This record gives sequence, C-alpha cells and structure tokens, in this order.
Amino acid sequence: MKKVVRKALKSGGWVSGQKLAHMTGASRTAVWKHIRSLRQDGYEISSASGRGYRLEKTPDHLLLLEIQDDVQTRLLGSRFVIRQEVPSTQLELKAMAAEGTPEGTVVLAEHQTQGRGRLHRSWSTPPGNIAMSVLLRPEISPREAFGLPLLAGVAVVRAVQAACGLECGLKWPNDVVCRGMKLGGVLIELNVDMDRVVDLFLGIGLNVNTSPSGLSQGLPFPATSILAQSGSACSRVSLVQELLVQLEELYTTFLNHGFEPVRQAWKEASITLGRQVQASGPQGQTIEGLAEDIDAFGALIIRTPAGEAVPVTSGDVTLRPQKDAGGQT
Ligand code: BT5
Repeated sequence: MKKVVRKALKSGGWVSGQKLAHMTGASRTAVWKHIRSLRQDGYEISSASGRGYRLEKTPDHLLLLEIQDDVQTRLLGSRFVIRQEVPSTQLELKAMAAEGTPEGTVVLAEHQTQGRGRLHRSWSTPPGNIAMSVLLRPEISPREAFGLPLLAGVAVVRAVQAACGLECGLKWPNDVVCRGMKLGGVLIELNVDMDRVVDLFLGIGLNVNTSPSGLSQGLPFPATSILAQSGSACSRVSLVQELLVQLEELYTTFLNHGFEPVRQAWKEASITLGRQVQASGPQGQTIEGLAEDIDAFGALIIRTPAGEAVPVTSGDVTLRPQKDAGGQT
C-alpha cells in the first residue's frame, strides 16, 4: 500500500488524501500513516489542507523499494539485499551464495568497512557512492571469465553516460577513468569446481556523490566522483537501475555470442589502446610498449620496442604521458 502511495506522489503535483485513500482502498488515517512512514524514510512531502500531499524530494538513499520499483531487468535483481554497513558486499554475497541465493542476487551497501580491491588491495566507500555485488552463474571456464571485468567496465561507462550524462573511459583491466582520475573499479571473484565456474561474484565500486574533498587522499592514482566531474549529484537509484540494465544486456550478449561483441565494445570505450604503457605483472616484472589490442580472452597485447607482442593477463597498467596530451585520460 505504501508503494501505491509513493507511486501516486511520484507522478507529480498535489494528490488529495481522499484520492490516495480511494487508490489504496484504505482509510485516510492509514494513508496518513504511510505518508509519515515515507517521511521517516527520507521523502520530503508537503501537505496542505484542501490540496493534499505533494512529493518535493526523493531521498538519495539506496532504498530497496525505489530500486526494485522500475528495474527493467529479468535476471539481475532476482533478489535485492540492501545493507547500511557491511565489511564488503563481496563477502556478504559469498555467504549468501553458500546458502543457495539465486543467480542475479544483488547486494548493495551504503558503507563498507573492509571494501576490497584486486590483489588484496582495499577499496574505500565514502557515503553517497555505489558498492554493489552481483551473483552470476555462467557455464564457462575460469579462463573465459577473464572477460567479465571488461564487460562490467563497459556496463559502467554506458550507465554513467545514460544516467548521469558523464563521459568516462576504461583503463585495462578494470578501471573506470574520467579525465585521468579513477571513478570506479571492478572486482571479479570466482568459486570454481574442476574447470568450471560455479559462482561469479561481480563487484562494482563507483564514486558518485562524494565531494572532491571526501575522496581518499594519497592514493597512487588520483580519484574522482561523478559529482566532482559533472558538478551535480546523480541519482544513485537511477544509476543502479541503469547499471543492471547495461550489465544484463552485455551479459546476455556474452552468453549468446561469446566475448567478441564485448571485446569490440570495450575497445570503443578504451583509453588504453594506442598508448605507450608500462604493465606490472603479478610477479613484479615490467613490460613496456604500445598497448596494441586485447585478445579473444581480454588479455592486453603490448608491442614491445623489440617488436614482440606480449599478452598481459593480470596486474596493472600505467599510461605513459602523451606528448600532445591535455591529460584527457
Ligand atoms: C578495484 O581494485 O578497482 C576494484 C574495486 C571494487 C570495489 C567493489 S565495491 C563493491 C564490491 N565489494 C568489495 O569489497 N569490492 C567491490 P583495484 O584495481 O585493486 O584498485 C584498488 C586501488 O584503488 C586501491 O589500492 C586504491 O589505490 C584505489 N582506491 C581505493 N578506493 C578508491 C576509491 N573509492 N576511488 C578511487 N580509487 C580508490
């Protein structure tokens, strides 16, 4: 019933208590209680005698009802769990997967105390950002799963453009970058049985409505947020909904047609290809050269000065400054 009241108010303008009572089939006192409960959730609702109620502002909390309301996906969001604070949404989702939660389960948290990056690094989640983990169960090998961080990166770039009107790009393998600064990152973790993926935990961290001063200082790679880049806040509810739509579309393409269409989409959003780069492998080795391409599994192909094409499958990449730059990376 609360949902009916909320939807009626969201259609805009004044709605009388009588009309709300009629729509919900409840008494005007019951309607008033729902209005009070919505206000407690953070909705700003004006009331005026003879006119009724009017929604002034929807809260930017990651409210479950708001996200579920209009989500346009079939698989992703089969179940939503929204927490105020968790150590890590990845850990939360792993525990739920062990209990048999369905594919498509989405965990979101307002705050993480032990947010995780790749290679045992940490991820900070100041208030107003997105920390999200999605459970997938593709019938693929671990090697094929290597393309999933790239797929998720494309989904983030498309969603940020569609929901917030901001252009950003992808730095191999998993960084979402805007004007040379890190806006977000992707973390994929797997449960594997023999040579098949059992559970794939797709984590996305995205700096959304944090002011520049609220972003972690002293990071090796400068950080930014959507607010800092565009100058205005972006609805995290719309952004999460759009992210799920883009993820589902790309994931379906990947399952039906393989990695190639995703690879092409990644190349279009890349800020890595065509640049001189330095890659550090997990064993600390350094590979320098031109970032030429990504292969059929998502490995970065670096053409060394000696002319050798070296595939890089893990680690990090540093972009060398461009001579005619302007810093647009
Ligand atoms: C990543 O790792 O970029 C993947 C981050 C994934 C985070 C999500 S949040 C939801 C889900 N639950 C989790 O616990 N994790 C996932 P990596 O490429 O290793 O980058 C980590 C590095 O980015 C750190 O070592 C810092 O230098 C930097 N960093 C940390 N927090 C940041 C932030 N909020 N914005 C920009 N850079 C950050």
